[in-house]
Amino acid sequence: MPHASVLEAVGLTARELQAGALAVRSPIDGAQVASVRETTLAEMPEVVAKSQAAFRAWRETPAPRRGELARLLGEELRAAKEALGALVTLETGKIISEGQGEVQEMIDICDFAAGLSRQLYGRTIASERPGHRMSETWHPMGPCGVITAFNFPVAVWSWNAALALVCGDPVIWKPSEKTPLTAMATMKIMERALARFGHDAPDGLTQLVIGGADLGDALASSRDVPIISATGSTRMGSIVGPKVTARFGRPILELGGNNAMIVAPSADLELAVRAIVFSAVGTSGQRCTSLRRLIAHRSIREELLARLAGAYSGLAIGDPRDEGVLVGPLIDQRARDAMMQALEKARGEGGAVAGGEDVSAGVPSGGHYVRPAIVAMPAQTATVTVETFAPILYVMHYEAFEEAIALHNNVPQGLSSCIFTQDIREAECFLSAVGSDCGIANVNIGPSGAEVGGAFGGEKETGGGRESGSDAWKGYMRRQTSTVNYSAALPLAQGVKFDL
Ligand code: UN1
Repeated sequence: MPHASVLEAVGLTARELQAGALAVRSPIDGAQVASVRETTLAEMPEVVAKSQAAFRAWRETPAPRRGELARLLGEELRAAKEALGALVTLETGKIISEGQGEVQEMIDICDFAAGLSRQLYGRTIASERPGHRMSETWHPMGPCGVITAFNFPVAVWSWNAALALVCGDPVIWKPSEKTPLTAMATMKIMERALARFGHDAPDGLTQLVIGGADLGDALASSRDVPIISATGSTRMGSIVGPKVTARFGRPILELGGNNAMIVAPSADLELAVRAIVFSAVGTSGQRCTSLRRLIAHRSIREELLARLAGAYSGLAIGDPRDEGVLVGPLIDQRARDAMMQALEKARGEGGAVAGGEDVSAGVPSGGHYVRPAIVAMPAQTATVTVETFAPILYVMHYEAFEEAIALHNNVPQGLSSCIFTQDIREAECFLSAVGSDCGIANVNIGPSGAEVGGAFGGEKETGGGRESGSDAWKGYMRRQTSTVNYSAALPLAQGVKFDL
């Protein structure tokens, strides 16, 4: 579909597409498809005030009623799945199926949040004092700033927004400057859900601000935005996180990953190869969960490398809108240059690089298409410990299992991880306290493509935040511990005597 038809299908008007100075290009062919208006810093106080006003009303709306909004958003997303998915492809360059999958992920979290709205459970706690009752209640917290990256331009917003809204928190969204159009289209879908929801949805419940780091900074610094959920590079998180904590706000950080797979001697290599290819070259290596390090047992390393070479040689690289294509373009020239620099450094550290060239034949001109690279490394060198957002797979080897775990954990990041093995001891050890140190650890599944039901996020430089499923919702609420005395006496805890 031509770009203009994709933009039309999501209802973006010519006026909206030409309202300002922020140029939006499609990585597919480098074509400028819009020039949108940026939010100014001067407008930010009003945005935040509006969000605060919305909070005062929304926190009083019963949670199951708030859940109805998540349900309606899910319905509107179902109707818009194809159109929004196509726009994700246009704006990020991911293949059609992955663009559609991203919207499905939004639908899934809406379903999850709708159910959650009746399950914001607190506990009752046994009091040590007679005639006393203790309990815990979860209350809405306040506006939630959501800063998202280009690579999952809409799903990550939805993980945060669906939960925040159900938890009683308005949302202010700052998407990547590279992907404002998918955000604008998502807001239109949200507006349709809000229109169906009715009048108890306050104005300013979900807002969008478009622009650069200065807007993110304004959100991070504002005491009136208690929660900041930021997804992106570790560098970004190291700036945003301290700003939020300095004012005692709550950061939810989902930053860089350097995800690995251990392939043990007993592994089903056929399965492993499929998992490796999807997670290392899918989304052109631009997921925070992408596979970047392969730690293969010495006994199967050569065979695995041979099989991978075969799989990589058949990869269809090209226009992500074309059927059969698995590898689309990188997001921009900078991403392409960063990949080439990383490969150069890896060569300098003794790496043997296969692939990694620019691709110009059979691809649209104007985009940055590359052949995914496999780099056999003599060791886990400095370059391997850095997350390069590109399809580079570094391969290391090990002899003893403990060595594999040590290598695995010896990077600054801690997002996702996996092992391919049929040995239950290895599998369980990998998932144990002395195994993977990541937020996500899988067995016989690659590190990417998580479902929404689990908490998503990771440790160390990944930032420690959790979004999406499980009890990640607690990050969007404040906990209140209450003790009620229904006796006629006033006993003190810990047996303290304080008689007047
Ligand atoms: C991201 O790259 O920021 O687990 C999110 C996955 C996807 C989400 C990735 N569900 O790969």
